[in-house]
Amino acid sequence: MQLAIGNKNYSSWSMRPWVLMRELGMAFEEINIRFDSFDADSQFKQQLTHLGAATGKVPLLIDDSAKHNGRSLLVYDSLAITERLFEHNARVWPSDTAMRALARSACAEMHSSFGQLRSLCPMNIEADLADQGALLWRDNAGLRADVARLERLWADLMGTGKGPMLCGAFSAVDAFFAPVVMRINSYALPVSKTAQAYCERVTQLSSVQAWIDGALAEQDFLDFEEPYRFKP
Ligand SMILES: N[C@@H](CCC(=O)N[C@@H](CS)C(=O)NCC(=O)O)C(=O)O
Repeated sequence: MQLAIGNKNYSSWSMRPWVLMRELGMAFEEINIRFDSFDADSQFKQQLTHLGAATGKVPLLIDDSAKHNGRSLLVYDSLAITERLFEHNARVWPSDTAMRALARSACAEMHSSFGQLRSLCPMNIEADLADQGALLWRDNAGLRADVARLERLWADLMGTGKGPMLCGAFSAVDAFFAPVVMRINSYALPVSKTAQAYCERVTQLSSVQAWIDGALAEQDFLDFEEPYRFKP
């Protein structure tokens, strides 16, 4: 199995399946596709085209256990990749079926919502954006509403699943929220004690630590991914 991913410092969508596979001990080869730009003629797009990726986006799972059109099965979009991984490893989702439904709902919500948090606070693991975070928090009711929703969701899941992670043991739902935790850390967003404790547990996961180490080692700063640091 191979997983194509973007820059570890910036690519929140890539982080999700990478952390999931790594934390569950699933063997895979990583294909790094640097974000030079997202223009049609960028190296990024050309490398993805070479792999056969129709969407031109990462993450992309190349699953050699099945064939499609004479080549390894290509699975794109983090939700679909997660479901494909579940077919290889039952621990991707919680074993309890009701808990599994709640975990899937939370992942779908992460995938389709939290727009203000995602657009105002793009993932940037290396940066200390606490000052910027304080301004964003002061000026954006939508950001505060997203974080309030996040805290309610997390508290509800942890109350039902009895911890230590969102739905009991580590599962895809924690991998989906790992980039959100990275944002809370970088922008020092004020969250409840319960949410902060969960953020610390996620940050300490060995898979997350390995991703952070990779992000810090990159030292590859891209102005189109840096709305704050590179502003005059
Ligand atoms: N919904 C997709 C989003 C994937 C996505 O937008 N990935 C970004 C990198 S984090 C990308 O490849 N962007 C390239 C582009 O927008 O052209 C998923 O869940 O995998």
